[in-house]
Amino acid sequence: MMLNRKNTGRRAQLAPLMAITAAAAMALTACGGGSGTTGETSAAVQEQKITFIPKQLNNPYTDVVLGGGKDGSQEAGFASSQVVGPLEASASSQVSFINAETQAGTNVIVIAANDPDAVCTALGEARSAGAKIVAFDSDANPDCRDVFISQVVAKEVALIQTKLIAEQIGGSGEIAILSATANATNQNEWIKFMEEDLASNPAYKDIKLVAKVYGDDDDTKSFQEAQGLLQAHPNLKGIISPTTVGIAATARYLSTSAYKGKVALTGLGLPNEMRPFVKDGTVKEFALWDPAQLGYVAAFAGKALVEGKITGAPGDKFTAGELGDRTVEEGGVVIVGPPTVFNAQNIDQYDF
Ligand code: RAM
Repeated sequence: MMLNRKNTGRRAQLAPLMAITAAAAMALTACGGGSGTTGETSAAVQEQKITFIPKQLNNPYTDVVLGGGKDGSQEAGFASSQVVGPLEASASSQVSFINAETQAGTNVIVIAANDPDAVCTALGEARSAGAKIVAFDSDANPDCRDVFISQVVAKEVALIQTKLIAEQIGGSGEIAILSATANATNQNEWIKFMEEDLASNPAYKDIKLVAKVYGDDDDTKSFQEAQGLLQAHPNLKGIISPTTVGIAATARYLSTSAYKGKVALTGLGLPNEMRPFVKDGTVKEFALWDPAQLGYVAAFAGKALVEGKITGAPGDKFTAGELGDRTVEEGGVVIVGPPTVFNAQNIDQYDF
């Protein structure tokens, strides 16, 4: 099985890409005719170019996703794979990168949309020029893409976070959400399900959501927003941060403040970033999936699209390399896998 345990072969392959994505808005030729391990490569895909456009470069979560994307592209047999993207996750920051891919005749564009609509016109032009569009991580407007690779069932990951915060604050008190950017499709969908759960689940009747703030997946801004939340809400008992950048920055703030161990923090984080805060008692439990699997499955969806094996219609099936078969669900959505909850007992088993 691939990925998330320590010392896997795939894990070791992540390092080179991670180093490169730290550089500004650049392109990288990543694979050049990978040999493939699945035995499924076809002549068609071997002539195709795939490009990944994440929400932003220099995000440790993105680096892991792209590592899986690189591996998947090689195993799927793409002629070349590259990564381009903005340094900040603002709404329109991806448009110029999409346009450049259209000009270059890229066959598959894999994109995590910073804003579902801001990228639409550019993606439409890319499609008119013949490209297949795979949204992943954060969906584009469904009219503008062929499939959306979702890391998890959105409602499931939202409900895990409300459950974790409820347990950690003892079932009552004020909580806040510290999100990424205000337009991100994935964040807003999770927040919507969390709000519905808080409002409708009788077990949460004594929990009050008092604020939603946005750190824009910028470490400094997220740190300041965490600080601001605690100043503005002196009775705050817990924070949910459903973003890897937000939860790490909030944990860093809490860990050296008087709130450490008193104000609970949960959400979605990378085990490698959160490990010190779990060990020092700042954070009890948080969740995530294996981000590399997201990029990996997206690459194989791209292969199935260019080979004409799927169109993105519900019921379409394709094989995602060593992760096995996936089926396209209603709305053109493909689910990668279930989330995992991390705590002091299991965190050392993970290396991402
Ligand atoms: C951040 C981004 C990303 C999200 C993860 C959990 O890195 O907001 O889109 O899926 O957190």
